Amino acid sequence: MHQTPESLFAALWQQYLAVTPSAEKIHTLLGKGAEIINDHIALRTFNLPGIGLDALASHFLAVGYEAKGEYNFEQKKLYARHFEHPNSELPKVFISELLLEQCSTELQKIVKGLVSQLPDNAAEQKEFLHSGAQWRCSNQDYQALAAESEYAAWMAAWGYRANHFTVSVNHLAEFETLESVNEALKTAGFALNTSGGEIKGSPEVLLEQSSTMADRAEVEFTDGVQVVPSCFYEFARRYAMPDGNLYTGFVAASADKIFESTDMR
Ligand code: OOG
Ligand code: NI
Repeated sequence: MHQTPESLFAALWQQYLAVTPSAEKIHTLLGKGAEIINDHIALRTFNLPGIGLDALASHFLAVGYEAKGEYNFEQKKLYARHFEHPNSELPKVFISELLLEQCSTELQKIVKGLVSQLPDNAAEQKEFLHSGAQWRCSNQDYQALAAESEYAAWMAAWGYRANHFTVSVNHLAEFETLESVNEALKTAGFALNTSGGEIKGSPEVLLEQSSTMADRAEVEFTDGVQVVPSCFYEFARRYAMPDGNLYTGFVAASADKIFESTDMR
Protein backbone atom coordinates (compact mmCIF):
# COMPACT_ATOMS: atom_id res chain seq x y z
CA MET A 1 0.00 0.00 0.00
CA HIS A 2 1.11 3.53 -0.66
CA GLN A 3 1.60 5.76 2.38
CA THR A 4 -0.31 8.70 0.94
CA PRO A 5 -2.88 9.30 -1.79
CA GLU A 6 -0.44 11.74 -3.37
CA SER A 7 2.27 9.14 -3.94
CA LEU A 8 -0.28 6.69 -5.34
CA PHE A 9 -1.69 9.24 -7.80
CA ALA A 10 1.80 10.36 -8.82
CA ALA A 11 2.72 6.77 -9.72
CA LEU A 12 -0.56 6.26 -11.61
CA TRP A 13 -0.04 9.52 -13.50
CA GLN A 14 3.49 8.64 -14.66
CA GLN A 15 2.34 5.19 -15.79
CA TYR A 16 -0.63 6.76 -17.65
CA LEU A 17 1.51 9.38 -19.42
CA ALA A 18 3.81 6.69 -20.79
CA VAL A 19 1.00 5.31 -23.00
CA THR A 20 -1.14 8.48 -23.31
CA PRO A 21 0.95 11.15 -25.05
CA SER A 22 -2.21 13.22 -25.66
CA ALA A 23 -2.49 13.97 -21.96
CA GLU A 24 0.45 16.40 -21.78
CA LYS A 25 -0.70 18.17 -24.94
CA ILE A 26 -4.22 18.51 -23.55
CA HIS A 27 -2.79 19.92 -20.31
CA THR A 28 -1.04 22.64 -22.25
CA LEU A 29 -4.11 23.32 -24.39
CA LEU A 30 -6.63 23.58 -21.53
CA GLY A 31 -4.50 24.75 -18.62
CA LYS A 32 -2.49 27.34 -20.57
CA GLY A 33 0.28 26.75 -18.08
CA ALA A 34 -1.90 26.79 -14.95
CA GLU A 35 -2.49 23.74 -12.77
CA ILE A 36 -5.12 21.21 -13.89
CA ILE A 37 -7.35 19.75 -11.18
CA ASN A 38 -8.07 16.04 -11.59
CA ASP A 39 -11.75 15.23 -10.94
CA HIS A 40 -11.31 11.46 -10.88
CA ILE A 41 -9.51 8.42 -12.21
CA ALA A 42 -10.87 4.99 -13.10
CA LEU A 43 -9.53 1.46 -12.76
CA ARG A 44 -10.84 -1.83 -14.12
CA THR A 45 -10.61 -5.48 -13.10
CA PHE A 46 -12.26 -8.90 -13.23
CA ASN A 47 -14.44 -10.19 -10.37
CA LEU A 48 -12.11 -13.09 -9.55
CA PRO A 49 -11.03 -13.98 -5.98
CA GLY A 50 -8.29 -11.71 -4.65
CA ILE A 51 -8.23 -9.28 -7.59
CA GLY A 52 -11.83 -7.99 -7.71
CA LEU A 53 -13.15 -4.48 -7.11
CA ASP A 54 -12.72 -4.84 -3.33
CA ALA A 55 -9.05 -5.80 -3.67
CA LEU A 56 -8.37 -2.67 -5.70
CA ALA A 57 -10.49 -0.54 -3.38
CA SER A 58 -8.54 -1.65 -0.30
CA HIS A 59 -5.55 0.37 -1.55
CA PHE A 60 -7.69 3.51 -1.54
CA LEU A 61 -9.43 2.70 1.76
CA ALA A 62 -5.95 2.36 3.30
CA VAL A 63 -5.18 5.99 2.45
CA GLY A 64 -8.48 7.34 3.76
CA TYR A 65 -10.96 6.89 0.91
CA GLU A 66 -14.58 5.90 1.61
CA ALA A 67 -16.99 3.85 -0.54
CA LYS A 68 -19.86 5.90 -2.03
CA GLY A 69 -22.13 5.17 -5.03
CA GLU A 70 -22.82 1.83 -6.75
CA TYR A 71 -23.48 1.41 -10.47
CA ASN A 72 -24.67 -1.49 -12.63
CA PHE A 73 -24.07 -1.89 -16.35
CA GLU A 74 -26.19 -4.85 -17.36
CA GLN A 75 -25.35 -4.95 -21.04
CA LYS A 76 -21.60 -4.59 -20.48
CA LYS A 77 -21.79 -7.04 -17.53
CA LEU A 78 -20.01 -4.60 -15.23
CA TYR A 79 -20.44 -3.52 -11.64
CA ALA A 80 -18.80 -0.36 -10.30
CA ARG A 81 -18.38 1.74 -7.18
CA HIS A 82 -16.97 5.16 -6.60
CA PHE A 83 -14.83 6.33 -3.70
CA GLU A 84 -14.24 9.73 -2.19
CA HIS A 85 -11.70 11.11 0.26
CA PRO A 86 -12.79 13.38 3.16
CA ASN A 87 -10.30 15.84 1.72
CA SER A 88 -12.45 16.92 -1.24
CA GLU A 89 -9.39 18.26 -3.06
CA LEU A 90 -8.30 14.69 -3.72
CA PRO A 91 -9.63 13.04 -6.90
CA LYS A 92 -12.61 10.72 -6.76
CA VAL A 93 -11.97 7.10 -7.78
CA PHE A 94 -14.22 4.94 -10.00
CA ILE A 95 -13.55 1.18 -9.91
CA SER A 96 -15.38 -1.37 -12.04
CA GLU A 97 -15.21 -5.14 -12.43
CA LEU A 98 -16.32 -7.50 -15.21
CA LEU A 99 -18.84 -10.06 -13.93
CA LEU A 100 -17.22 -13.16 -15.42
CA GLU A 101 -19.99 -15.63 -14.55
CA GLN A 102 -22.21 -13.73 -17.01
CA CYS A 103 -19.65 -14.12 -19.83
CA SER A 104 -19.05 -17.05 -22.18
CA THR A 105 -17.01 -20.03 -20.97
CA GLU A 106 -14.46 -19.20 -23.71
CA LEU A 107 -13.96 -15.68 -22.32
CA GLN A 108 -13.76 -16.99 -18.76
CA LYS A 109 -11.12 -19.52 -19.81
CA ILE A 110 -8.91 -16.89 -21.46
CA VAL A 111 -9.24 -14.47 -18.52
CA LYS A 112 -8.49 -17.16 -15.93
CA GLY A 113 -5.44 -18.12 -17.98
CA LEU A 114 -4.15 -14.55 -17.73
CA VAL A 115 -4.94 -14.08 -14.05
CA SER A 116 -3.26 -17.42 -13.19
CA GLN A 117 0.02 -15.85 -14.31
CA LEU A 118 -0.10 -13.24 -11.53
CA PRO A 119 2.35 -13.73 -8.69
CA ASP A 120 0.93 -14.92 -5.34
CA ASN A 121 -0.87 -12.18 -3.39
CA ALA A 122 -0.39 -9.82 -6.33
CA ALA A 123 -3.16 -7.45 -5.24
CA GLU A 124 -1.59 -6.96 -1.82
CA GLN A 125 1.61 -5.53 -3.26
CA LYS A 126 2.19 -1.80 -2.82
CA GLU A 127 2.62 -1.33 -6.58
CA PHE A 128 -0.38 -3.42 -7.65
CA LEU A 129 -2.65 -0.60 -8.85
CA HIS A 130 0.04 0.48 -11.31
CA SER A 131 1.54 -2.92 -12.08
CA GLY A 132 0.11 -3.06 -15.62
CA ALA A 133 -0.46 -6.48 -17.22
CA GLN A 134 1.72 -8.93 -15.33
CA TRP A 135 0.75 -11.66 -17.81
CA ARG A 136 1.38 -12.50 -21.43
CA CYS A 137 -1.56 -12.66 -23.80
CA SER A 138 -1.74 -13.74 -27.43
CA ASN A 139 -3.12 -11.34 -30.00
CA GLN A 140 -5.52 -14.13 -30.97
CA ASP A 141 -6.95 -14.24 -27.44
CA TYR A 142 -7.03 -10.43 -27.32
CA GLN A 143 -9.14 -10.38 -30.49
CA ALA A 144 -11.40 -13.16 -29.18
CA LEU A 145 -11.99 -11.18 -25.96
CA ALA A 146 -12.71 -7.99 -27.92
CA ALA A 147 -15.39 -9.72 -29.98
CA GLU A 148 -17.35 -10.33 -26.76
CA SER A 149 -16.16 -7.58 -24.39
CA GLU A 150 -13.99 -4.59 -25.32
CA TYR A 151 -13.48 -4.15 -21.58
CA ALA A 152 -12.00 -7.65 -21.20
CA ALA A 153 -9.70 -7.09 -24.18
CA TRP A 154 -8.49 -3.77 -22.78
CA MET A 155 -7.75 -5.41 -19.41
CA ALA A 156 -5.85 -8.23 -21.15
CA ALA A 157 -3.66 -5.71 -22.95
CA TRP A 158 -3.15 -3.11 -20.20
CA GLY A 159 -3.98 -4.61 -16.81
CA TYR A 160 -3.72 -2.54 -13.67
CA ARG A 161 -3.41 1.19 -14.30
CA ALA A 162 -5.63 4.27 -14.42
CA ASN A 163 -7.48 4.04 -17.73
CA HIS A 164 -8.16 7.78 -17.60
CA PHE A 165 -7.61 10.95 -15.65
CA THR A 166 -10.27 13.67 -15.78
CA VAL A 167 -9.92 17.42 -16.19
CA SER A 168 -12.21 19.27 -13.77
CA VAL A 169 -13.77 21.84 -16.12
CA ASN A 170 -15.11 23.75 -13.08
CA HIS A 171 -11.51 24.59 -12.18
CA LEU A 172 -10.34 25.76 -15.62
CA ALA A 173 -9.64 29.49 -15.75
CA GLU A 174 -9.88 29.82 -19.53
CA PHE A 175 -12.99 27.72 -20.21
CA GLU A 176 -16.43 27.75 -18.66
CA THR A 177 -18.52 25.27 -20.62
CA LEU A 178 -17.86 21.69 -21.66
CA GLU A 179 -18.90 22.70 -25.20
CA SER A 180 -16.03 25.19 -25.36
CA VAL A 181 -13.58 22.56 -24.07
CA ASN A 182 -14.78 20.10 -26.71
CA GLU A 183 -14.43 22.71 -29.47
CA ALA A 184 -10.85 23.49 -28.41
CA LEU A 185 -10.00 19.77 -28.36
CA LYS A 186 -11.49 19.14 -31.81
CA THR A 187 -9.78 22.20 -33.29
CA ALA A 188 -6.47 20.85 -31.95
CA GLY A 189 -7.17 17.54 -33.71
CA PHE A 190 -8.23 15.29 -30.82
CA ALA A 191 -10.93 12.69 -31.54
CA LEU A 192 -13.82 12.75 -29.08
CA ASN A 193 -15.95 9.80 -27.98
CA THR A 194 -19.27 10.43 -29.73
CA SER A 195 -21.17 7.45 -28.30
CA GLY A 196 -24.41 8.88 -26.90
CA GLY A 197 -23.35 12.34 -28.16
CA GLU A 198 -20.18 14.32 -27.47
CA ILE A 199 -21.59 15.44 -24.12
CA LYS A 200 -22.94 12.78 -21.80
CA GLY A 201 -25.27 13.93 -19.02
CA SER A 202 -26.75 17.38 -18.42
CA PRO A 203 -27.15 20.08 -15.76
CA GLU A 204 -30.33 18.23 -14.69
CA VAL A 205 -28.33 15.15 -13.63
CA LEU A 206 -25.67 17.52 -12.17
CA LEU A 207 -22.84 16.16 -14.31
CA GLU A 208 -21.71 16.72 -17.89
CA GLN A 209 -18.86 14.59 -19.28
CA SER A 210 -16.92 14.15 -22.49
CA SER A 211 -13.79 12.20 -23.35
CA THR A 212 -11.20 11.64 -26.04
CA MET A 213 -10.98 8.33 -27.81
CA ALA A 214 -8.02 6.47 -26.30
CA ASP A 215 -4.52 6.99 -27.68
CA ARG A 216 -2.87 3.99 -29.31
CA ALA A 217 0.25 2.28 -28.06
CA GLU A 218 2.25 -0.88 -28.65
CA VAL A 219 1.52 -4.04 -26.70
CA GLU A 220 3.84 -7.05 -26.80
CA PHE A 221 1.57 -10.01 -27.33
CA THR A 222 3.04 -13.52 -27.29
CA ASP A 223 2.63 -13.62 -31.07
CA GLY A 224 3.99 -10.17 -31.87
CA VAL A 225 3.73 -6.46 -31.17
CA GLN A 226 0.41 -4.81 -31.98
CA VAL A 227 -0.76 -1.19 -31.67
CA VAL A 228 -4.03 -1.08 -29.71
CA PRO A 229 -6.16 1.50 -27.82
CA SER A 230 -4.45 2.55 -24.58
CA CYS A 231 -5.84 5.26 -22.27
CA PHE A 232 -7.97 8.38 -22.72
CA TYR A 233 -8.65 11.75 -21.12
CA GLU A 234 -12.01 12.80 -19.71
CA PHE A 235 -13.55 16.22 -19.05
CA ALA A 236 -16.16 16.73 -16.35
CA ARG A 237 -18.29 19.69 -15.36
CA ARG A 238 -20.19 19.30 -12.10
CA TYR A 239 -23.25 21.27 -11.04
CA ALA A 240 -24.36 22.36 -7.57
CA MET A 241 -26.93 20.41 -5.58
CA PRO A 242 -29.74 22.26 -3.76
CA ASP A 243 -27.44 22.58 -0.71
CA GLY A 244 -24.96 24.53 -2.82
CA ASN A 245 -22.26 21.84 -2.89
CA LEU A 246 -21.16 20.34 -6.21
CA TYR A 247 -22.54 16.87 -7.01
CA THR A 248 -19.77 14.32 -6.36
CA GLY A 249 -21.31 11.13 -7.80
CA PHE A 250 -21.38 9.56 -11.24
CA VAL A 251 -24.24 8.95 -13.71
CA ALA A 252 -24.63 5.34 -14.87
CA ALA A 253 -26.12 6.20 -18.28
CA SER A 254 -23.14 8.48 -19.00
CA ALA A 255 -20.51 6.12 -17.57
CA ASP A 256 -21.90 3.39 -19.84
CA LYS A 257 -20.76 5.47 -22.84
CA ILE A 258 -17.47 6.62 -21.32
CA PHE A 259 -16.35 2.97 -21.08
CA GLU A 260 -16.42 2.93 -24.90
CA SER A 261 -13.53 5.41 -25.07
CA THR A 262 -11.15 2.44 -25.21
CA ASP A 263 -13.07 0.61 -27.97
CA MET A 264 -11.18 -0.35 -31.13
CA ARG A 265 -13.87 1.69 -33.06
C1 OOG B 1 -14.87 4.01 -16.50
C2 OOG B 1 -16.02 4.63 -17.26
C3 OOG B 1 -16.93 5.50 -16.38
C4 OOG B 1 -17.18 7.96 -15.68
O1 OOG B 1 -16.61 9.01 -15.37
O2 OOG B 1 -18.41 7.85 -15.73
C5 OOG B 1 -16.31 6.80 -15.99
C6 OOG B 1 -13.95 3.21 -17.36
O3 OOG B 1 -13.86 3.46 -18.55
O4 OOG B 1 -13.30 2.32 -16.80
O5 OOG B 1 -15.15 6.98 -15.92
NI1 NI C 1 -14.53 8.91 -15.76
